[in-house]
Amino acid sequence: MNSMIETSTADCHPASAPDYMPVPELRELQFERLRAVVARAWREVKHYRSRLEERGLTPEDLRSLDDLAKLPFTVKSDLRDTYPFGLFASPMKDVVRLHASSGTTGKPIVVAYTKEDVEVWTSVLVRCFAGCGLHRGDIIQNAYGYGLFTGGLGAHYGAEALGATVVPTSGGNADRQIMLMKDFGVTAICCTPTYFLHLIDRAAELGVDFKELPLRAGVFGAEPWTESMRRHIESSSRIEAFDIYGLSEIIGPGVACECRRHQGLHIFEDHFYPEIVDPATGEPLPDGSEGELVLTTLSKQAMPMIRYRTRDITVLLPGQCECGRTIRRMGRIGRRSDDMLIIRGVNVFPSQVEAALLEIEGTLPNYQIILTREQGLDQMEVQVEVTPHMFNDKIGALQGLHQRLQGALDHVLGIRVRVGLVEAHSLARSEGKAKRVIDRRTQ
Ligand code: DLL
Repeated sequence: MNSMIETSTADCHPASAPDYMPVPELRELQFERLRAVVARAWREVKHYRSRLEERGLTPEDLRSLDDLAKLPFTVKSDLRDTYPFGLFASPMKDVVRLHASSGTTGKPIVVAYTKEDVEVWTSVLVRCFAGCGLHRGDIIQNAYGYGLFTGGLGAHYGAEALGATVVPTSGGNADRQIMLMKDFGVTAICCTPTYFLHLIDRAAELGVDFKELPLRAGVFGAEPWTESMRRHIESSSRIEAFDIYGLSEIIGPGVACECRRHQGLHIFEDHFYPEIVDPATGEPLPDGSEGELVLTTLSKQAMPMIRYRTRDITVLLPGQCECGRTIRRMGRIGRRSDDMLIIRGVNVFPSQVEAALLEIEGTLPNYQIILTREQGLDQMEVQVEVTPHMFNDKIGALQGLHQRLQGALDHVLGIRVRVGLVEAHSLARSEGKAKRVIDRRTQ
């Protein structure tokens, strides 16, 4: 780690005040906000109202934070079933921004923000960056993708509000990223951890030594990564690497972030109320038990989420952090309880691949998804079996099929994948459930 990092008051920022709120006061605030958000959801969103009514509940039944466990869960398919705007609690004239993320089939899930929601989002990102020891005067290169993905714009507004200088490079073009990092004297970078690994490799090829640059921090998230990746990143670039977590359904990046103690990610629980449940039964589990993270937004206007099942497996860490923050921490997300894959930071479901193949082929062919990592970058190949007569057929037919599959997959997934046509019966059959995904990425 860079010895130049200030360790004293560097992470104090006025926006961080709620991080240090006395716990009883925090619980009171959470309860007050919970009642308001549930009342809003009940009033404005048919879906929530009928879910509560089915259980004979009204917002008045919430008499303490523990009563939250009585409320029904919200799941990703609720967003799909109400696509595109069915869960909005604000009229469109109050919605200032839409983002989208992969759904389980062809359609994305859509999320909405009012002006106030964007302000909350910005404030939690300021708290993230401040906790990472960043401040005014830092030059932050933001290599999260700008666009429908929440990473780019979310981090952008937070970094600007912090008072830092933002270099909005968005993703891609490693050589240019490295050049700008060097020429602009960038002090911090935001991107997926695997993209930073790719930048490390590419910089070495270009003869650029990250250890000699002013770069001193990286704020990495949007996909799972490990302590060994952190060690590798820190030793090969001499930066301090921070884990940032979030998901579109809740707000985007900025639900939780590490502080400089690196003892778990602080959840900004004055806005996002965390629970851990048993992924199989949905029963709430006590702090310290591993299970699925369930989040309730406490202040979202445009699209409140009540007990959203994130499918991310983690633990709420007992005890307080040495940094003095009173807000709870969660462990790293190591895995998910569903089959979602994250490829170069983009969420991909095997069911999306199936939807694309079905669209082109009419029936679902035997297929396999193969994931590899080349020069630090995730690659996804979809191997599809074709009928024997196609292989004997004119080459043109195969080329046409290849093109159509490529087009459909690119369209549905939103990322470039490789398509491989293979002979019928050449893919390994498994005895039980078909093994559709072979993940050869090393962690
Ligand atoms: O990935 C938001 C984000 C952008 C987070 C930039 C951090 C930085 P989605 O595209 O909706 O949103 O994907 C959310 O990504 O449910 C996790 O499975 C995974 N994920 C996000 N951050 C982490 C992390 C953004 N730090 C899904 N560690 C989540 C592990 C993460 N997994």
